[in-house]
Amino acid sequence: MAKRTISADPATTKAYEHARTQDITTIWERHEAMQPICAFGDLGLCCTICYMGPCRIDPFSKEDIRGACGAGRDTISARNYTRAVAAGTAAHSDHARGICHTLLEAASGSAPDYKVIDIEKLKTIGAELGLKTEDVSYADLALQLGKRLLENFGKSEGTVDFVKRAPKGQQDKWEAAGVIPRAVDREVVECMHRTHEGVDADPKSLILQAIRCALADGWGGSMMATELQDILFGSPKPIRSKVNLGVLKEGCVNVVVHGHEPVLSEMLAIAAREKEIIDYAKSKGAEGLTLSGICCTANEILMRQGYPVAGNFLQQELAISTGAVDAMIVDVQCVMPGLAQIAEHFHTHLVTTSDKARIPGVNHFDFHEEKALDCARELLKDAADSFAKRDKSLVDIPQESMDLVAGFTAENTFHHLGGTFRGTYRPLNDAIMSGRLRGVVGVVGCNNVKINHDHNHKVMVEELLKNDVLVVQTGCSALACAKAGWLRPEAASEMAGKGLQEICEAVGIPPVLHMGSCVDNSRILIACCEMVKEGGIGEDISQLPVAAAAPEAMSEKAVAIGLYAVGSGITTFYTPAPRVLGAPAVLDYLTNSMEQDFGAHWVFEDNPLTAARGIIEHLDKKRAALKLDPMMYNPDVARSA
Ligand code: MSK
Repeated sequence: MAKRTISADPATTKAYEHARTQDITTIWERHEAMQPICAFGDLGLCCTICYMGPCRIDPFSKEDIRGACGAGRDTISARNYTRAVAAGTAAHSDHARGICHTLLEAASGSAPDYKVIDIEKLKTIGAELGLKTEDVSYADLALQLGKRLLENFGKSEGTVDFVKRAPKGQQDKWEAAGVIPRAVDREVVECMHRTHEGVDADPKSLILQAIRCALADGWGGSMMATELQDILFGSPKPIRSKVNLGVLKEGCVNVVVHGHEPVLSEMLAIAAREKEIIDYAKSKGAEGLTLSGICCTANEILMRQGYPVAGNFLQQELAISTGAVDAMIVDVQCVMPGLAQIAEHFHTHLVTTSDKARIPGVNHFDFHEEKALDCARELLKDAADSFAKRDKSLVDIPQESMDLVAGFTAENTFHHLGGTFRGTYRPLNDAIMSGRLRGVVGVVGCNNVKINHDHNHKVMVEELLKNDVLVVQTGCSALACAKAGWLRPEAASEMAGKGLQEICEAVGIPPVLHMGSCVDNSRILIACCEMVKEGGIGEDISQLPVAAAAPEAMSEKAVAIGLYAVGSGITTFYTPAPRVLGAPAVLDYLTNSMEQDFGAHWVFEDNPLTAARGIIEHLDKKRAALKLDPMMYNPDVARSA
């Protein structure tokens, strides 16, 4: 049988082939068994909202076909899209709510293992929100802040606090369109209400509510999660580490964390360095204990603690199929239920830890924040016990691992560009104005089984780097480029255009800056605000030579992120398109007319090279509008993926 091309990453290909030789079924086989996928659903034309249907609209029909209630294709698609945005917003925001509670517990002393680490950030945000910062203890200030931010979920008056961080031009556009988010939960609830049978049938009105909800994610839930995690666990600083399946060690107890929330994983990160735990692992015959991660829980402990990353979304099952994972400890989001079937082939102790996310047949661990470190120690000891049951004949770890530097934030990244003593975005703006940098692009998001794993991320980012575009990344996209070696400072001289190379070499940074997990896309919004504030390259975000891309998007969270990026004035290149292709009016608004209201639009382009060239063209148009010098296009790109 011909071998399948499933990944642009050699380690993933090897691990997949090893899984197949053991007759292990993974996401690729399950996805194939689903073919042909339902075209009505894929185009957004299947309505399951009431119980008279499901109704579906023939996309090829010239007639104005309606569902039983009279909803047409645009109404059905806009409702489905709005619900996807609500779900994505809910996921990020519920994460933020959890961190608010952890901060309150830490401040009140009921969760003594958590401390306020970044006191400066606590004070800065306290002052920004008008809290009492003088003559109060840090604990009191943290209590005030936790309570204030919790109000952002359900307050009945006012707006989400952090929307005031946006440049005035952006806020004016939101005001004119009537989309300033009021409270996070309110926007999610209103999306669900409006999309209920017999409520809002106007596609534009639905999409505007989806935008208001997405802005509540980007400038609300996600931004709160990032800020509070920095306060509780420390703001990241540039840090070296490694990535890919080769970080698993044959002789060690291998513990892999997976999901999104750092509340437990930060404790695992502390416990994994304790002598008691290492000695316990050794008492079971191991050389030591290795903690690594998958997806964004991995990104969290990478950014702050420098722990290695085993892989991104499509590598989660393959990590277990190496036979060397003794425990996989999962929390919320992006955790495939299929892990349970893979773990059955091995000794791997798969364990769920969030009350919100259980998997049938999988052990659930009751994690309590009041005794968080003890919980972490217990989980690591369980993993060491599991190591003793490992079948060594089943172990096959791909040897590939790559060095990386992560830990960039909106605050520290451009301090680097300004030198040690100048915390300013001036050098970045100057570099753009002088033409050493063409612009800045956030390439973020998931893997998707419909797309050759990591391929689109690599093709797109390589083209951008060659053309003097500084790339900032989060999520699984950052991990794709990390595996390719582009998060090493040396990558600048190996592949970046001359201007970008000079800048990176002068300050010793990689040409691709890893800014964290999915909620940390809010760091990119803040960086854009700082660029506007610094002056010279636009009065609001929509005038900056910036863009965003999610070239292998998968989750509803990605749909929400894409929409808050566009709603915030950042034109976004997104693949595969969300389920709006069967709805001409919705598609036209998102990819065209949205520009008039928000200064940005979506681009749905499946070919990553074409998309990258579209991004470059977009940056060049923004530069021309700012009367900046045109830059040469460098088509001489050696394909690596
Ligand atoms: S983990 S949401 S697959 S980026 Fe944040 Fe990766 Fe997408 Fe999950």
